[in-house]
Amino acid sequence: MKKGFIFDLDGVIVDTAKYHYLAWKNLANSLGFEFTEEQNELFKGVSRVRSLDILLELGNYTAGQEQKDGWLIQKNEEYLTYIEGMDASEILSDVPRVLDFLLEKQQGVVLGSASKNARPILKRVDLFDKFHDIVDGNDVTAAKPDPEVFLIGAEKLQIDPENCIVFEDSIAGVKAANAAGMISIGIGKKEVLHEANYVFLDFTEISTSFLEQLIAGEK
Ligand code: B16
Ligand code: MG
Repeated sequence: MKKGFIFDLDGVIVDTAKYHYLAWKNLANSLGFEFTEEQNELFKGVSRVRSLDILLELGNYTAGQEQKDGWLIQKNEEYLTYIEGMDASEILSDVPRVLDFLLEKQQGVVLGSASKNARPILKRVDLFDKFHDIVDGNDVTAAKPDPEVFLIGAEKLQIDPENCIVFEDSIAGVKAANAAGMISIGIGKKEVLHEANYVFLDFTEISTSFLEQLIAGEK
């Protein structure tokens, strides 16, 4: 039996949220307001453009499009300097074990991320070749919670959405997976990701037998 396994990137494969946070915080500080780690939770799974709008709302700051475009470039350039320092040690626990198991079982494996930097990040941590295909922020017109990113992933694998399983750390991403008619697996806290079909703190909690049951359609 062949299933499609769709992995989100930030917060599922690597913890890049801390780098997004630093870059947004520095921008907020340069505009004269604070940006906390708690507020950063609102940014998970959200596109870069929408994130800037939320940041400016939080700081009660209004700006024109030209100014915003400049800040988007500035934020991303800073974020990319953090990414350049990444290596395989930043892959979250047991992600390679799960990827290797699924590939060994000849399952479909794709990335479904809102990030436009997904490809360079996967290359930096040496996981690029583990994916049959990549769907990222460059390929979609509608952001999560819209299911587009995951539906394109299913299409690339030529597997029906109901036979796809999504690993997600964000509320918007879990909603997107559910809207796509896929099985949603939340990676993080149950209180936050309660809309997911299953929730695990991280991949160390995901057993081989659970993966086998997913593949067999028993879950
Ligand atoms: P970029 P994911 C998302 O990635 C992040 O969670 C979110 O915080 C970020 O704003 C978004 O990517 C866009 O990222 O600025 O690199 O295009 O979790 O969907 O993999
Ligand atoms: Mg994420």
